[in-house]
Order: sequence, then C-alpha cells, then structure tokens
Amino acid sequence: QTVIHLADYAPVPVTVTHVDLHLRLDPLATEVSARLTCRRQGPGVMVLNGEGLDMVSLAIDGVPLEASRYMLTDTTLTLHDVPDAFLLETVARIAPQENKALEGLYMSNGMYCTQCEAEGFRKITWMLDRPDVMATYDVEIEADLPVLLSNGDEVAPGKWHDPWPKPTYLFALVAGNLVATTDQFTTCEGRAVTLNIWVRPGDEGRTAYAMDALKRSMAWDETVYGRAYDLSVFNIVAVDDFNMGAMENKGLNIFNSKYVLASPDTATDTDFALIEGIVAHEYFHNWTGNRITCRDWFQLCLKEGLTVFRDQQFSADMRSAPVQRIGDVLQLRARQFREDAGPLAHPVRPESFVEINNFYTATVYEKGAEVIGMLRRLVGDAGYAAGCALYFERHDGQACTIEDWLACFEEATGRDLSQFKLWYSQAGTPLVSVTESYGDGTYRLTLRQTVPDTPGQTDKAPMVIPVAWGLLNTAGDEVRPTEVLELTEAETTLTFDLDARPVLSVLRGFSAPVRLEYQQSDTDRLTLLAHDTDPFNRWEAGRALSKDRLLRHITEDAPFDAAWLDALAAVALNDGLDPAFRALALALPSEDDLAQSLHDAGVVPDPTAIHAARKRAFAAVADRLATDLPRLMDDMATPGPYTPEASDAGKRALRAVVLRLLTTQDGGGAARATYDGADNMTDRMAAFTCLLEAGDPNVADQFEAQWSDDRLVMDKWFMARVAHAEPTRAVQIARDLTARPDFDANNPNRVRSVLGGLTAGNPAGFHNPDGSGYEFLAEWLLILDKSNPQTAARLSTAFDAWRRYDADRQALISAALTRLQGQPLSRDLSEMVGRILG
Ligand code: BAL
Ligand code: ZN
Repeated sequence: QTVIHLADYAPVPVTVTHVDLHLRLDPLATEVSARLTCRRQGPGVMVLNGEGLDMVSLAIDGVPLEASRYMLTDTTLTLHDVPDAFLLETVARIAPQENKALEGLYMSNGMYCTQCEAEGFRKITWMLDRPDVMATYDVEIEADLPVLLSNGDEVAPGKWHDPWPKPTYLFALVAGNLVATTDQFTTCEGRAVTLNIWVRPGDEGRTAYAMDALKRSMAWDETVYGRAYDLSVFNIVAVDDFNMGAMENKGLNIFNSKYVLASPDTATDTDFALIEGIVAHEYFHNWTGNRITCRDWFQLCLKEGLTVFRDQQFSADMRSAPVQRIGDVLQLRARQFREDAGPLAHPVRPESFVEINNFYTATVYEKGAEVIGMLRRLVGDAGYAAGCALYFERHDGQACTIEDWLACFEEATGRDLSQFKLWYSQAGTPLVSVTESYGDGTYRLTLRQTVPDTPGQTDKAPMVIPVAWGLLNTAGDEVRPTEVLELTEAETTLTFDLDARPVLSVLRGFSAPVRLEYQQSDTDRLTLLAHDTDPFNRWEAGRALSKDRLLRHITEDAPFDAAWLDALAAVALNDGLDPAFRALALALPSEDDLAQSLHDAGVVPDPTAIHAARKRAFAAVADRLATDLPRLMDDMATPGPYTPEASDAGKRALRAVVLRLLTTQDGGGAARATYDGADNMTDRMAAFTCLLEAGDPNVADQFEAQWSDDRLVMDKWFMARVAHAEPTRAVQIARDLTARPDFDANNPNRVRSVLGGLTAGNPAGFHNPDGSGYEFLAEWLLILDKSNPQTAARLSTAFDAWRRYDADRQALISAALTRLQGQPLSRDLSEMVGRILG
C-alpha cells in the first residue's frame, strides 16, 4: 500500500490550463477525446493519471507520439521531454455500463452520469487529477439522448463552456432521458440565472421543495456572506445510484435522488430538512470549494468543514436555531466522537492516507465545522466577517491551504491563531473536567483539559477551548449572563465573590467539541432543565439526567426515580416550549451513546442489556405520562394540508415520541389508528416503526403492497424492517431481505438501508453474542468490495468500536476482520480493515 503524506506535497512541473473534451457516449465503448493545453513550469516530465482506460491514440501538437517518448501503466501516462507549451491529445475508450464503483463515468437507470471527487476523473481520461491543477473546460457530448449536460454555460446543444477554472474533481457530465423543473433567480449583481432540477420522467412532482431550498440558499449566501452565483444556469440532477449524498460540480450539482425528491406522501420531515440542508451545502460550495478550492486532499476540511458550518448556519436561520444546534451536536457525538474515540481517529487535517475516499469522515466534516464555529466565537462576528471577506477577495480562483485560511483571520483581526491551529492537527476529543467550590462568599471554578492519545499521537499540547458559561441562582434566575472563557492552559481557575452558591451552566451552546467531566448535582441539573436561558444547556441538563438514570439502571439496577420522571413530564407538558425541543428532551440517549458512556466509565457494555434498559426507561416515562399522552397527541395535531415547515414538523416530532410511549402501553392501538389515518409519510413512518416493534403481523406487508413501486420509500421499509426488528431476529431478517429480488446490491441506498439498518439501527441485533451480525456484515463487505469499494469501506466503520466490547465479542469481530484481511481487498477496504484492527 502506498501511503501519501502531506509533507510530500509538491506542485506539478507541467500544468494544464484548458481542457477540451469530446465524448461519444456508448454503454460499452464510450470514446473520450481530450485536448489538454499544457504549460511547463518546471522539469519536462509530465505524469498524468489514468485508470482502466483503453488507449486509442496519443499525440502532441498533432503528431502521434513515438513509443520511446511515453510510458503507459495501469494508473499513469508519463511523458518525457515535453516542450514549454503544447497540446496533448488523447483518445480513450471506456465502458460506463460496467462501472459499478460509481466513480468516473457510469450508468444509472439508463442515464449517464459522473462522480469525480476525489479521484474519479482519471477513470474518464488521462489528466493531472489533483485539485491544484485548475483549468477552463469546453465539453461536447455526443449521444442519442434528449438531455446532455456539463459544467458552465450551454453554448450549443450538447456543447458546454465553463469559464471558471476548476480542478478535475468538479467536472461533471449527465446524459439521459430527463425532465426539468425550471425556475429563475436574479442575483444581487443582476445576473439572471435559470435553475433546473432534472429528474426521471414521473418524478417531476417531487422537486418543488428542493427548488425552494435552492432559491433560499442563493439569497442567504448573498445576504450573509455577500456571495453571488456566477453562471447563467444552475443545474441539479437526481441520480438513483450514488455513493455520496450529493456533489457540488460547478454549475451541475449531482444528487442522490434521496436528497432531492420529496412529496408529503413519500418523504418524512427529516427528509425535507436534509434536502434543505444538502441543497444549501452543495450550493454554498460554489464559493467555499469551487471558486476557492483545496491545494491537496489533506486540506479537505478547508472546503468541507467550512461548508458544513455554512449549511448549519443556514438551517438554523431557516428553522429553530436551538433545535438545529441540538441536532447537530447529537450527530457530532454519535458519529464524530465515536470516530475520535477509536482506531479510526485522525486529525481534522489528516497527515497521511492510502485512499482519500476513506477520509470523507465525520471528523473532516462535522468536527471541521465545529472548528469554524470556535474560530467565529474567538474572533467575534465582526472578525469572522472580516476574515471571510479577506479570504474570498485574496484567494478567489486559487487552490488553498488551512494556513491561507487562518492567515486571513490573523490579518483581519490581529489575533495569533498558532495555538488554535492545533485543532487541525491534534486528533481526539479533548476532555474538560470541571470542579467548583463555594465558601465564604467566594465561588471558585476550575477547568482542566486533557487531549487523549489517538493512533500515532501522544503527549498532546493544550488547545484553545472557548468555554461559554453563565450562572444561575438556585431559584433559577440568571445571575451572570454568558461569557466566554478561553481555556488555553492545561488548567485555569476563576474566582468570584457571590452572595450565594450559584448553579453553573457550562459549555453553553456546546461552544467547543469536547467531552465534559462534571459531576453536577441532580438538583442543579433539574434547575437548569427548568430555567436555563441557554436552550442548548437546558436540553443538555435533561439529557445528562436521563443518561445518568439509564447508566445507573444498567450498572446498579437502580429504579427510575420520580424526580427524573417528573422533570421529563414537566418538559413534555410545557406548552411554552417548542414541540421540537420537547421531542428532543423526551428522546432518550441512543444505545450506542450509552455503550460509549459505559466504556468511558470503565464498564464493558452489553448491547442486549442496554437495549432492554432503554425499553424499560421508555415504559417508565410512558407510565408517568400515561394520562396525558392522548391529550398530547391531540394537542400536537396539525390540521390542514401537510407542510414541511419547522413548526408543523416539530409537532409531528413530538407526536411521534408520544406514539412510541403510547405503544408501550396499548400494544399498538394508537399506532394502528395513526397508520391507517396518516396523510403524510412522517406520521406513517412513525406509526409503522411502532407497529413493527409491537409485533403487528400485517403492517410490513401492508406497507409493501402500497409502496413496492417506489424505490425511495421502499428503502425506508427495508431499513425499518431491520432497525425495528426484535434484536434476536434482526440478522436473519436482514439476511432474508438481501435475498429478495428487489435488493439491488449495486444501489448504495438499498445496501445502506439493510446493512446500516442492522449495524447502526439495531445495535443489540448486530452485536448478537453468537457473532452472526459480524459474519453477515463481513460477508457483505467482501461482496460489495468487488464492485463498489467506496461503499464497502464506509460500511466497515461499523466495526470501529469493537474494543469496547467483551472478550468474546472482541474475538468474534477480530476473527471476522482478520478473515477479511486474508482476502484480496480493494485499497479502500484494506486500509480500513488495517486501521480498525490497529
Ligand atoms: N464534496 C463531496 C460532497 C459534499 O461534501 O458536498
Ligand atoms: Zn461538501
């Protein structure tokens, strides 16, 4: 395995400034003619990337190249003694129909499409396939298909010109029988932009929400970041077979259809929110990623962390900011904290990789976004705006580094960010321990930080941690509003004169991606849950109480006490609170969260016991609220036609929690009534999952009979069948589902529904002590790796927390991984298995 190191970066000696492509599309024999305008800027050796290409011809400045002047391997084309400036002409033949890795040019349901990030362009033609080579493009597509799309502006049917220099990874092409929903947007600079969302015929009724989200994103980026769109057309295409969520190709975003198509009947509120966020994310990349891109793939967080931060800001502005923040933190803890705590931990800016596709991670994306959020908190809103403005002005059209980004903030604000930069290089979630004392009118607060060891990193330096905090009195009044303490040393102590012992509200708004070690009393947590002015910490206090009760129930068999149940009930019944917030407060910590917390506390987690404890906790909450549940269901009704607006979605979210609670009491009566009467997919799915858990004998068939023709809805069915199965049956159900004719192993969404439904959706099932879950996953990883290594590698992360578990489970997982390692694997999967085994 070749390891690539950040430290080895060097610019190319010969660059490409313009790309002229002509593609004659054919499923098995597509001909790609490329004319690259090349210029020497160093020694005269040019090494182009090219993989799986049949060479038809090769010429420089119109003269076929003699064999002695070049060398062709499976992955490279090397040219020797090139002139100072020349035109390189190649013709390659490829077979998109046979490309099941979904990287490069491939076919999905008769449509041609591309995915080039990170290194897919080399599967289309020979090129310097790296982000610091930015070229303008002319593309001509020949195919007997009605719609032919590429980047930039269409200059004639099937001919596209992209005037904005871009790296290969932003190239895109789509050809197929597609229909568009079209709209218009006029930028603040007065440019008229045609907006198209292209879908397969029949899906055009499900594009309205994505279009609305796109227009709101364009307006928001103008208002908040001063960034306007820069072409006359913006195309979005929905593709069924897609490895990622979506891709920000210049002027031609390609989306997994799951994140474009939505109607009330087929998409849930969560789907609508994801569509809004992902449409925004891809659009925002036009500036943070496309106009200013990454110098090399180690800088991936430069565009991804920043763009996630921007899409989270946008969603917070469109919806409830506190609810958005709680959701973002839940995701961060579930995915990134888990990653940071195990063998796959890596810095936000990794320093080496074997396969870059393995670094599109929660750390690069979500922790990368948290780093931007901390930067903004440290330099202030005005400093952040000034730094961003300088970045856009100075680096437009360039391929940049984290150093370039930070330098803009240092210059704009005068602040030294050298210690802050450790957030990019030190992996691991810092632990901040909080101790406090009060006596003789003095309150003393001490914060200590440690950064844990992670693979390849020990003895880390203290970070800059912005800790937002405030104080309440024991009656719940705020006595000290939010301030930000910049923790830069290993330990800091603050002291204040106060008349009485305060209640500390610390890490308000989750101001830094750290774990807190803080033995706060129940009384104080109850005060915060009832009164904190910081909504995030209000939720966090309830969360801490719930987690504490569950952990004590698991480890000490402690009963669920009235104080906790009363506090949850008070939030659930508080009409002054946003229903979405109430739903979040009632939701108990996930099984995986509890497993990690037990592990952190030195207890070996038993997934079966965790599952059972969580069920008992739900039942206890349901008992406490029993008399209120029917009324709550009624209160949360959303009369009138469905709208995906956050206010209605919040009511449905609370109703879904209430329905789960009710199901523990009535065995599914209310869920059945909800299912039968549902006029939208959100309510229907909520009832469906309750009925599956209640063992309703008919509902799975009923759902299938209604939706068997709808691929996206059936993905939900596949996932729910596994995730909501009784754990001892989950593996067999998953196995049976993979044997169905409609289980298409070449469709990543379907594969993720079943495998992810088991590994993430049903931890007690996946960790069945007989090891059947591990066998099942390993078998599928091997199958998938042959066709789609990227998806196989991604799914292998389900094994990453294996060292948490007991010796028997560890032995079973390690045996499954070792067996995998003994097989011929892709670079993607073999890197992952090697890292997970450690
Ligand atoms: N650039 C890959 C997909 C995304 O993050 O938008
Ligand atoms: Zn992105």
